[in-house]
Amino acid sequence: LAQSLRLPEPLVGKIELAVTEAATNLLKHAGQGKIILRPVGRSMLELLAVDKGPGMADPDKCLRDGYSTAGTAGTGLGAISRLADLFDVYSQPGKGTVLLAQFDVPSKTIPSNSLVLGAVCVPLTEGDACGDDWSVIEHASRSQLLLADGIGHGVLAAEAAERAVEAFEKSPHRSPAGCVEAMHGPLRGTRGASLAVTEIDQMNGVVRYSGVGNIAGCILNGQTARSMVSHNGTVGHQMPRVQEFQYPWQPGSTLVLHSDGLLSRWKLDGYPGLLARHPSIIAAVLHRDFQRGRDDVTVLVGRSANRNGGSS
Ligand SMILES: [Mn+2]
Repeated sequence: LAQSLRLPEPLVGKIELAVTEAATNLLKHAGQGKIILRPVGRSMLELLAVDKGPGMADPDKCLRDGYSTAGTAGTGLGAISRLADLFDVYSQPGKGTVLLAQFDVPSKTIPSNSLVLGAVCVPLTEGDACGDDWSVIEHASRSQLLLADGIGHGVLAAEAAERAVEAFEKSPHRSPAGCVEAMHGPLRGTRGASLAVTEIDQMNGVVRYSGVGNIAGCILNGQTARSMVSHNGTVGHQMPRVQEFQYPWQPGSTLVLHSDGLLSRWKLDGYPGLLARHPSIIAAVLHRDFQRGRDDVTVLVGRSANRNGGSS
């Protein structure tokens, strides 16, 4: 994946080392787990290592070289954190560990008003086409996010979701409702999709949301969670009246969007401190603990850049 992104050779080497360390850690400490890799833009690669193993009581202690519970050299976590440009870890005894490492081509600057996004988008069966897809378009002070879930799963679902992403990326200046309306035509002749377009307008402190079908969205503010409203229907087939709703957005708000491969009744109550971690860690924990296990799953988590959790 790193090579296909044409990342420079030294960075590919770092990624190789980090993935090997992360996989070794999974086997050694948890016995099993998942490595999830994705490109972030064109110059960054993200590594998530997710397990349901014994977890760590004190991740900071495990980060210091020389500390290890498995009687090994104990360089794993410390080495990964030094190789990575951004590193974060969330661990709970008895529940498991999620480790995040991002590898970035130097000199890439991130606009200060942009959104920090976490994403897990994986097919039901590893190696199959994923019937979910998503995309983000950054405007000056607004970020627009599409999440599309092609009906069913497999290749035909993936085709519908891909078509939605194409249409979305061709109409970047529309409102969320305008985007959803514009996708109905292109999706005719496919299986159709559930989809939602979310616009985070950080300058005006609002989120605009328009959804059709089973995409769930909510905005978390500390202890409160506000669900966003989607209408029933299938874009490309049965299109209801498309509506757009507005919700307040604060600098510390967190957006969570997911396809119906994730149970709708998740809660972060049992995860102290998780909301302050990097959005990718939150997405990975939700995916690990609340996936239904019978559909493709996408979880997107967004937060304003100036409130980015985790250390780099
Ligand atoms: Mn689905």
